[in-house]
Parts: sequence; C-alpha cells; structure tokens
Amino acid sequence: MKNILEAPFLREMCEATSNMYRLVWDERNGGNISYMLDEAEVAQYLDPSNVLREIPTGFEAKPLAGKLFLVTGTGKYFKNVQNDPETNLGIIRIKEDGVTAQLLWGYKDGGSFTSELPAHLMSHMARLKKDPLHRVVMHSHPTYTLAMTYVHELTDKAFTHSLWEMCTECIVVFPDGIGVLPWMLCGTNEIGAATAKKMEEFRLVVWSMHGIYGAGRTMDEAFGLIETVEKAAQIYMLTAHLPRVNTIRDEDMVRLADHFGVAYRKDFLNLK
Ligand code: 2HA
Ligand code: ZN
Repeated sequence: MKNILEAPFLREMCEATSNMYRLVWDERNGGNISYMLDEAEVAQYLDPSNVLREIPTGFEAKPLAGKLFLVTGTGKYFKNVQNDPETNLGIIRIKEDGVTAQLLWGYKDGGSFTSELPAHLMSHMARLKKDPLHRVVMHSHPTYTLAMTYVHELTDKAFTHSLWEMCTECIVVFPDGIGVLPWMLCGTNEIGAATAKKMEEFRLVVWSMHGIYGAGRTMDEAFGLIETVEKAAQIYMLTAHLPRVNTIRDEDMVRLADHFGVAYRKDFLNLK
C-alpha cells in the first residue's frame, strides 16, 4: 500500500483548504469541499472493502451508490487540514441503499462529514447529469462575494451581468453565468435541493448573505471559478459607491465570447 498522505487527491485537498484559509474566505469552520474519487486509485492507498463505520446521511442519493468521496469534516477548520488530514477529512462511499455513508478513512476523532453533505451530493448528482467528467463541489465564504449579496439585486441575470462587467475575463471563465439563491437555512436538505436545481444550469451558485458553491471537473476548475467571481465582486464593491465612468459594454462581451469561442447565456445580456 502506498502512503495515503502522499496521494495526489489528498494533497490537492490540503492545498485548496490552506489557500482558501489564507485568502480569508474560510474563517473558523467555514467552507466545505467534496471530491469524487476513482476507486481504483484509492485502492492503491487503502483497502476499499474495510469499512471503519457507517454514518447515515439523512437523505437519499441512490444515483451515487458505490461512489467514493473525499469530504471535509463537520466543525473542522480549513486552517488545520494540512497538518492533520486524517482528523479533518474523511473518505466515504455511498452504500447501495443510497442513505448510508461508509467511512473508509479519516474523521479519526470520531467525527463526521460536513453538515452541507446534502448540498454537495445533490449538486454532484446534478452536475454529473450535465457532465460525466464532473468531480468537485466546493463551498466557501469569500468576503467580497458575500458583501455584494447585501447591496445587489439577487437574480441570476442581474448578478451575473454585474460580475461579467467587472473583469474582461469573467464572461470567458463563467459564460454559463451564476445562479443566486435567497437567504436560506443552511445545513438542510431544502437548501441542498435548491442548490442542486441551480447546478442543473450553473457551475456557480451564490448563497445570499452566506457564501458560494463552485463545481468542476478538477479542484482547480472549482477553485478558479470561485476565485474569478470573488475578484469581480471585489472590483464591484470597490466601485459600487463611485460614479461609473467606464464599463465593459454588452457588445464588448459578445466580442469576447465570440473571440474565445464560448457559449454564453445570451439572455443575460441586454442586447436588442
Ligand atoms: O461547514 O460553511 O455552510 C460550515 C459551513 C456551513
Ligand atoms: Zn457556509
């Protein structure tokens, strides 16, 4: 068996959580990540038939039965993941019943997966239907994105449009736009279902007055999406109270999308 602490998927998780902590996106126990793993790859590091414990998930995720996920732990701090992955992370497999998680590694102190597991697993199901190569769901509390939800209209179209205006690359990085949910109680199956519904259309979902979700084929893709939104939201918050003298016009966005060959949400522009 190879040393799991050297597994690429574990290192990626440690790097992402450390970076997010240092970007001041994930204070205290804020944020959570789930990463769908390849069982054959995991088998190089542990015996997948050795179930340490079973933990009920509280909802049904039958389409994910048999799938393995590396998931951040509930109440755990992103700050601490790098130095003690085995306590702060866990590898679970969704059992055939769809409602039980089998712990294969981690949560060493008797802990469990993030309270946002419903939003993660339901989002995985939604994204996998759109893209079989989808793997990562990431939740975070980036500062300016949160700030923007206090002062901006909370519709998918208006929020996406404002972000697209803030950096030239935005429409190229997330041409599919961003979904926006109103404030909702977190940690519930309801917010999980609402997030997954948005994930049918978007790789990015804002939880107003709380944070953001990003989904991608890789850790870099999910991280890069959130990072780009956060940068745009920062520009928005730095300029929102000042007279707008210049902007990226909708015609410019069309030129960008055409030049880079991306299929964008045409209905999110205000062209006649
Ligand atoms: O896990 O971010 O939304 C802590 C959170 C809950
Ligand atoms: Zn949160």
